[in-house]
Amino acid sequence: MARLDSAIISIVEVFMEYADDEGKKGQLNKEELKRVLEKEIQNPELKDKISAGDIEEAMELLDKNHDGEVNFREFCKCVCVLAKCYYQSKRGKGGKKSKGKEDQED
Ligand SMILES: [Ca+2]
Ligand SMILES: [Ca+2]
Repeated sequence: MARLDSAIISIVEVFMEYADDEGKKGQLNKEELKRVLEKEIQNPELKDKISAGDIEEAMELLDKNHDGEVNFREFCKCVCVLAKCYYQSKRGKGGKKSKGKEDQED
């Protein structure tokens, strides 16, 4: 399978697997979100960004429409934020907090 194919399929499969586990289908409640973050994110830099350790904060961050659950759209946003984060750390930007340099874009 091509790499982007498998990345996209993974995102959808992970979401469906956890979101359909309990409560509403197609929505991640706090417990489900916690499990996703705990099990499906192992890279320390990414864990640092959205952590299951502070699930209240993670939920606050992701639940854009404030219905107490994370839907697929909100989940995609989360993946996108993490991807950007990883990209920036690869390019040597933003990975570590460097005060004052945050506004420098090229
Ligand atoms: Ca659910
Ligand atoms: Ca929501």
